[in-house]
Amino acid sequence: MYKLLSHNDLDGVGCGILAKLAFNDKVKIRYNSITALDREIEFFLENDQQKTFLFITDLSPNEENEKRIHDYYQATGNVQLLDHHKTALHFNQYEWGKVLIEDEQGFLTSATSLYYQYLVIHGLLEKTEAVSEFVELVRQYDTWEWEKNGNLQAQRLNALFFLVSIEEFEEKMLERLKTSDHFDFDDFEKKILSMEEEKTERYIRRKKRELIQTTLGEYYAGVVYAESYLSELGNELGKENPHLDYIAMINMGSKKISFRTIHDHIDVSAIAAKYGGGGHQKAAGCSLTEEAYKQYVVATFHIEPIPEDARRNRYNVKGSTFGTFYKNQQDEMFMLYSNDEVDWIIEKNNMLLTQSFASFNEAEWFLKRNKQAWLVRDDLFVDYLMREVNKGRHLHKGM
Ligand SMILES: [Mn+2]
Repeated sequence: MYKLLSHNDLDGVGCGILAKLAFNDKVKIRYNSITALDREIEFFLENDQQKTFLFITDLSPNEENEKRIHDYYQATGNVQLLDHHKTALHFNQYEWGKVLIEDEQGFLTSATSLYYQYLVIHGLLEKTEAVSEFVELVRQYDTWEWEKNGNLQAQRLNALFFLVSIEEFEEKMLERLKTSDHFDFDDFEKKILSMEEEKTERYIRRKKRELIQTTLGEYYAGVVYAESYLSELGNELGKENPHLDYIAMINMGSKKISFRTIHDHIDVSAIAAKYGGGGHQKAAGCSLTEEAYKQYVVATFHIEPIPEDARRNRYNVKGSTFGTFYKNQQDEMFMLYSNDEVDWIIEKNNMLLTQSFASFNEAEWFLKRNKQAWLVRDDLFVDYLMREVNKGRHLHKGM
């Protein structure tokens, strides 16, 4: 017999689907949240027979269970842990642990891709086109490579995963992988997936208006309350607000925080680890501990959301050397411009700030971090210019 303890996301369930393909009814599977894994391990070690081979995928046990599993391995040899999370790298010290973030060709791995490789190498599963395609979609989604590649199939697979129950998803995928030459969605799925895409877009648009900005330690963070479409939402908010180091998405119901960053120099797994969580450099999570609650909820509760930059401007547009006009909640006005396209400067209420910047983006980054200003609509921009022109006239009259 086999037992698989895996994560309850697409990548974790991808492992379960491979296990069912390989072992049919000879495998018992439990999908867990990050925090529920340790209970399951304890239950397994207390109740299962020593003949059962234990797989743990996409998740890692705590220190106590790490020792217990090692004892179980020494007694039976029946354990394999496969993971691709940075916070699990120390499991590589065990014969039963394999944690790999990037493969030999430089591709980011996922638990499903590692498990597929394991099963095929050990002669437990036969490689087919359809299964390889499925595994690749899961990998691209989990590593977010799909976005770079414009691989919408991968995103759709994850959307479908959230539209149906885990059991139904497993059943549908197993059927398809056993009978089809290639992996694809059926017509009904395509229809509901396109409806789901519209719904996701609306949700993200709403959440953009609820994002607040705060500083926590050395970082500028965006904080939002959300419980759905977290990967897409975190990515959108990050791209829209490149001046923020990372985005924290708080789910009050499940008492969890998800962290995302679009930046290479920020490691959100280290931020999550401060609160006992973990994950990847660009995507991580933790429980909403008392400490995290104080910092992310209590300390930010009074802060107003960041107003969004005006979107449909024709005149007040970013990067214009003539000038781009910003405003903040304290009604301070900022004009960002460049005389020579080399040095970018900022006027605050018509007074030049001492800093100068090497590019428009740097200047805007400064403005958004330190002054929390947003791009104003064309009509305000035109009003402002008119006032400036009138001031000029008055000046001439006085002379
Ligand atoms: Mn994963």
